[in-house]
Amino acid sequence: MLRYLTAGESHGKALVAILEGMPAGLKLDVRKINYELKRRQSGFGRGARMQIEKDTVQIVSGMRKGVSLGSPIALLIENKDCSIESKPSVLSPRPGHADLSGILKYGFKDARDVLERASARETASRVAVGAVCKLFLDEFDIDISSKVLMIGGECSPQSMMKKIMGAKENKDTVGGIFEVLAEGVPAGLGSYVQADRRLDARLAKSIISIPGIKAIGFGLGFGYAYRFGSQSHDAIYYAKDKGYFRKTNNAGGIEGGVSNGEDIIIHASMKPICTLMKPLDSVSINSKKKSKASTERSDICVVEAAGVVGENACAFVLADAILEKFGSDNLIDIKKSFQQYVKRIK
Ligand code: EPS
Repeated sequence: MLRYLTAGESHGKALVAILEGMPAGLKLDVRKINYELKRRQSGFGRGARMQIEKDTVQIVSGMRKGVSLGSPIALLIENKDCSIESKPSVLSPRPGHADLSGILKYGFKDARDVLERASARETASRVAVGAVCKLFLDEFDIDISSKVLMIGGECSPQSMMKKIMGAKENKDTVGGIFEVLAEGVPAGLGSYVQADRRLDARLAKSIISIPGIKAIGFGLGFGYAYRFGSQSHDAIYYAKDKGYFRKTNNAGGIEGGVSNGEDIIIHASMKPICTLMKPLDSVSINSKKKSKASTERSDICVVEAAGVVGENACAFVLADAILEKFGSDNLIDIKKSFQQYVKRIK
């Protein structure tokens, strides 16, 4: 079983993650991990924090001479802005953020104590974990990418950018939809029933836990609800050179909780960032009187960055599913078992 845990506050010393269950023998290319971290920091509509940080990973355990040992891999990303002790209090919770729920849950007097951990800055550590998983998936020619499909109702690149610029001018923020695409995934990953075994359930859990994601769909997703069965399901064909295949992929590569050999296609809807420079109504934590929600430096739109996080969240689940099916200790053994299986199902 592959698992990970992250720790770190947005303006604390560092973000850390421990990834356990990666097999021995994987070349851990730090440049490729840093490339993923850089991609997460980019995208149109990001805020000033991204000018300050230059996220790079330190691999502090689980590796010798650039190759994984099979022991836990500890990853560390230092924060350049580590001003947590001097940051101002946040006394009027922001609607949409974890501020109020966190204050009530933990008995805090300052939403700063909530947002430092609730911040999407944590996704940098998740991307570092996912980037290691991507290195593993590379060994099996599985490739994961993402793209922005829609921003605030607009779908063309120009109109999406215009929407973000408009939001900025109006001191507002804007959400959207991104797609994650996984190519080269063999049929047979996952299982039919249990929530912790179905591949779609595991992917959904991994992606819905990215801050700001409010809905997720596979393939046609919500679109299935408008169709007849005859218009929905992907007819099955066979060719000697490529084995079973489909001419459509409405299922998004998963049928009955199991990958079917087609590309895995995931769509996720992200809400607009909750820190609004023209703030909504809120209540002062101290006086309980009406006030405007607190404001601080933030982003206008992070849908593109969330897509990168989504890719890496997907990479973790697919790496876990490969390890579960083909063995878990030694990369060469796992690859042999994988190749034998791919030959059998053709
Ligand atoms: C983020 C860092 C944060 C925010 C953003 C994501 O930096 P700061 O709060 O110092 O400006 O830009 O956090 C949020 C959107 C949030 O809701 O907390 C990052 O590294 O991605």
